[in-house]
Amino acid sequence: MTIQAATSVCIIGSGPAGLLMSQLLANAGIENIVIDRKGRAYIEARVRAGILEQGTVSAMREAGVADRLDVEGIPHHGLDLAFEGASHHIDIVGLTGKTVVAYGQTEVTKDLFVKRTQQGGRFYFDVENVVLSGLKSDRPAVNFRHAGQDVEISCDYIAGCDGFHGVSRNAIPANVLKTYDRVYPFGWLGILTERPPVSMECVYTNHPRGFSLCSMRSATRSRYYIQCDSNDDVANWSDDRFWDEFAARISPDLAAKLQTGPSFEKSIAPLRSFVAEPMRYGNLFLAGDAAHIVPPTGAKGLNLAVADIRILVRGLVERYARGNTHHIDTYSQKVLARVWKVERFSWQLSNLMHQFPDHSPFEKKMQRAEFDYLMQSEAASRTIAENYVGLPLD
Ligand code: RFL
Ligand code: PHB
Repeated sequence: MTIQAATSVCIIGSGPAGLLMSQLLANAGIENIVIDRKGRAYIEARVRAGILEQGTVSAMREAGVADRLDVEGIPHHGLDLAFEGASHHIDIVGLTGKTVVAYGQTEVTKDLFVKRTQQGGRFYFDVENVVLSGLKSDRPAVNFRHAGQDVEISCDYIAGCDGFHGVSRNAIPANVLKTYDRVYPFGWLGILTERPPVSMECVYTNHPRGFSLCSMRSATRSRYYIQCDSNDDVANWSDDRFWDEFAARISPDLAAKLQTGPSFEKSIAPLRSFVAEPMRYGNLFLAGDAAHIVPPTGAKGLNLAVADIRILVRGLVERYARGNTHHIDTYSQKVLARVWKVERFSWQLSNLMHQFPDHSPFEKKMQRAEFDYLMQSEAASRTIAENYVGLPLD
């Protein structure tokens, strides 16, 4: 027997994109159900992003989940880019009048889960065999296995917020879906440690031994990354090896301040740029990592997912409140125009800040010339600052 459920919007994936969408829709009185192939504890513990644009902070406020973020989030007024001994400060407030806020994705997810569950949000966790059907019909459906039973949710719209490895994107026929991909020849090895950060703002370094990033989660918790081989295994990286390598890739000033300690999270993330077009097929909408991936240089992934959701929810609210489908009809086109600009920024900053094993001597010189130009040109710094704080939605 198949258990039948019905709703207005079925959201696949309860990462930040799916959860935020669920909350914003609920605030507008639009019924929704969220399903995820993992459980809440697993999702809350997934350590990823750390830097929120103002637009993301505004979306959290609009959703009514920013009380803790407003107290615990740490505003960053600038960032540093360093290149083989030279260092350049980008004053993002001075150049744009805006800040970004350090607040972990784990905390964003927790805050959203708390609010959704307090309000009786409908969730199915640990689902299996998710299948989407009837995407071109008025009443598409999502079928899956949950707690030993078959479940079918029929709905008006499906939101594919199931990340890069989800099933939604592949529900779009292959002759319609076009994908664009670039895989970088390295990954990031990241750790979290309960030690004060060497800098209260992000420091991105292109060192001859490879990229490093100093970031943080609080005044007592640091998040550090180093470029590593994409096929490397965390098991090869003891804490001691990590600290030796990290200290070698930051400036002597920062290395003198470095407080090392045991790591309580350590993982390797591959670097990839990826875009799928279109982001709508029939009554399926893709949002967040399900449709696009950026390399983490520049901290755009979560922010891009949130921007998609803001645009999609506005469109759905228009549709439900006034019967106007213009905004959902133009969703894919509008969002993709923004996505490509953010892809460009993340790609450019990744190209500038990493050691590429296949670079020719000419390409190495070009990279250095780009950094030297940046140090001398306020216009170039402003370009980075304007992208770092987030491009406008419209
Ligand atoms: P998520 O977070 O991957 O969530 C997708 C959810 O869908 C579920 N799922 C399914 N559910 C049902 N059925 C299926 N078949 C399913 N398949 C998957 C998954 O279990 C999951 O719960 O996607 P979403 O919501 O689009 O959010 C995207 C962000 O998580 C991602 O872009 C960022 O983490 C990227 N990112 C950063 N973004 C920033 O804005 N600022 C940063 O500072 C930043 N740093 C980072 C990052 C990503 C990193 N890694 C690990 C890739 C640093 C790192 C190291
Ligand atoms: C992080 O704190 O995890 C972080 C910060 C900046 C980035 C990427 C990740 O560009």
